[in-house]
Amino acid sequence: MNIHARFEAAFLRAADTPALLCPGREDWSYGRLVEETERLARALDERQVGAGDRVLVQVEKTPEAVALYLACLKTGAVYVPINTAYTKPEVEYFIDDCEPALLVVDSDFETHVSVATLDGGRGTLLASPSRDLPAAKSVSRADDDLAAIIYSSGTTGRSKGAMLTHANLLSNAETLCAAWGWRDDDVLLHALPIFHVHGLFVALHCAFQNATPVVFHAGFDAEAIIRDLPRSTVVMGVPTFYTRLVNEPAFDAAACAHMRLFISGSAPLTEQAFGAFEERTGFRILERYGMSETLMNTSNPLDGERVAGTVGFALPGVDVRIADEAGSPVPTGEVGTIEVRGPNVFKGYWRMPERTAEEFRGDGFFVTGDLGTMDAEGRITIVGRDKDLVISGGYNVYPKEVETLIDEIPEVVESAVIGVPHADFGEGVVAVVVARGRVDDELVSAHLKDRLARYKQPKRVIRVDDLPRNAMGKVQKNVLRQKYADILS
Ligand code: MCA
Repeated sequence: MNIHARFEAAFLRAADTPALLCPGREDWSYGRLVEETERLARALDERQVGAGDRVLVQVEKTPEAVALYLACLKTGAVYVPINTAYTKPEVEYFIDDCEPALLVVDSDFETHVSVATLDGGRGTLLASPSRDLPAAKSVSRADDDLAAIIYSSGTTGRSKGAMLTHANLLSNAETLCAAWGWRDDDVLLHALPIFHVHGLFVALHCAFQNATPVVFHAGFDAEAIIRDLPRSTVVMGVPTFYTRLVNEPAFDAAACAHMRLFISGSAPLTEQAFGAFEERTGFRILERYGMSETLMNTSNPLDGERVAGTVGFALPGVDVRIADEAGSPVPTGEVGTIEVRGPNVFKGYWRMPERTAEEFRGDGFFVTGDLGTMDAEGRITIVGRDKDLVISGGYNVYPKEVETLIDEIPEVVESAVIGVPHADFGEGVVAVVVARGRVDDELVSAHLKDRLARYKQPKRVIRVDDLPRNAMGKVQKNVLRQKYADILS
């Protein structure tokens, strides 16, 4: 069982159907996507990259990048995509951790592992073999063989690689297509990055299962979205997409006349944003809930009441319970930790068996760390994420990673990084710093520039004499969050 074989069968039946419609570039049909995937699969073979080998990928969003993902699946290699915003030291961490057989990047990168690019120039993967050999079969894979590793940052500041299997990806793709009523005439408008679960697995797999067209935008641009709505039926996005669209005067019910569904995830969609969107367009956004470790867990219904501020019901085949600290279900309506079990749940953290063991119960439930409630009907509401976590524009930022780097600045005595409300990103990162000399936004920004992805960097640095602490000496971040709640608005 290789999920690629499933996709490829659908692609070959729809060889003339548009696959990736790219504004400003040549469109690719599904037939073309199969050919380019084949070409890249051969290039991987030539470099002796095969089943189980990791391919670490940091490239811009292009059709070629999609073909590379498919080629990795096809050859049984493990696809490890990372954010294009990561700096060199961040990428080096991933190289050391996953020990890739190949690193694919957009420009030169000095390192001890093999490096290739995708741009079609000399020595690149795309400059590789000719196209007229007979196509190879997808390498056969067992259900629990790895298809991908998706890194997510952690409380300790060290990223953990979530190991996702072919069976995880396939089961979630099938479940989502059914839950969202994917149709043969659906056209997905895709503006998410493709290095995360949302843009790569949730969005693309719904289209790939059915070989339906994807309008493929390199990034989010509200005007470009509005231009392409008349040829699309489904948008998947983070809440920032929807608040930005509502800010556009040209975005209204008429602009959405051809649309069927707007889906939101990766960050909480506020009731206010849900309401503003409905008022403007008549559409009730369908909010769903997932994580890198579990793919999608719950969804508001396609038919039936979509309730603002809730993430809907457990998806078919997925068990969700709200549990106390011992893993026992709490009474209906009470707050507890959301725990998940099902074919969507990952195999564990890459090379972190102890960490993996800590986060699973004996009966196979994964402890998400998110707090929620479930009502009598089974509808789930998230009432609190991991205390420390900042979710900015759909990206997770763990303060510890940012604090550790800020604390390296000689003048800094200590720092506390928090998330505060941000009109565009939902939350924005702010650093509160105790220093013995001059420390300001410029100094912090200069220190972090080449060390930390831009979206993780503080939007503001606040200098204080002391950090508030409780009787145990722990920094009271809630006090800081309250005090600086308006600083980014
Ligand atoms: C860009 N910037 C950000 C962010 N994005 N800062 C904080 N948070 C962000 N998310 C910075 C830029 O570096 C730039 O900095 C400044 O903000 C303005 O950039 P702008 O051009 O306006 O931003 P953009 O390119 O339009 O990007 C915003 C975005 C993007 C479209 C919301 O962040 C995005 O695509 N987010 C989606 C993330 C996502 O896919 N998450 C899914 C993972 P300066 O000007 O200072 O240089 S979670 C997931 O997969 C789970 C499983 C799930 O359930 O879905």
